Amino acid sequence: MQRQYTTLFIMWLVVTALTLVAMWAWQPFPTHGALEAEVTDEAFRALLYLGSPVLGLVIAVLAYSLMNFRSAGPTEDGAFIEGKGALPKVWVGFSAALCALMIVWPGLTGMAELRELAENPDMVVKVSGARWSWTVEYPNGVKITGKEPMVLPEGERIRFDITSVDILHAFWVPAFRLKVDAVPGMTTTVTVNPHGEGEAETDAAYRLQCTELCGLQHANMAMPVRVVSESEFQTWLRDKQAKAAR
Ligand SMILES: [Cu+2]
Repeated sequence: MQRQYTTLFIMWLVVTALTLVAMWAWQPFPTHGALEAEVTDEAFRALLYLGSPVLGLVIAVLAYSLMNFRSAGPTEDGAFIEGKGALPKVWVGFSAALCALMIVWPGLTGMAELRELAENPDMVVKVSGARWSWTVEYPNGVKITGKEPMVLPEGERIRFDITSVDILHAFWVPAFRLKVDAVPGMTTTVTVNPHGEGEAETDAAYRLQCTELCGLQHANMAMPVRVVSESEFQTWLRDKQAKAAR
């Protein structure tokens, strides 16, 4: 019995170590296009690390059982096992503590970081969803819609005031990570600090994609996004305004 536990323990350590290395090396994230992406990616990575010992235990017990307790043919069911002694208490206590830890970190700490990043925006942009396109309005009245790119300045703090004219849609730019519903009759907000330049032509993470199933053309309800330097943005906005006035 003792030897079984020792073997199982070693297998658990090995699988957990291999999983941790794999989780550390794995890069599943799209382009990092905003300061907010750091917070969400860190939280995702922390959950991968915390889940590794759990995955390690399941794989180790499964593999050990397959190797050592393989049935030679149909047999009767084994005796009913009931949790007794310290093990179930330790397991429940440890799992509860792990859940409580995750609520605080990266949960509450990450939310606090995002809230701090949303204070005092430099610019407010209005976004409205409709079956099946987005309309974006800048502070100077410039409006863009359809497949025309939404241009944003890098290094500025932008608050998006989001609504919908018909049914539920949802605002999501993969490079920025954050997502919020577009609800008719309501204004929801999301604040983003774009970090680094990027554009939809070369990177699919730069698109304003609807993520609330809204009908036949839902998948195509995407507006290209282009993040440019502050000066380039101002030039673009002025040109747009001049063209609209003509
Ligand atoms: Cu949709």
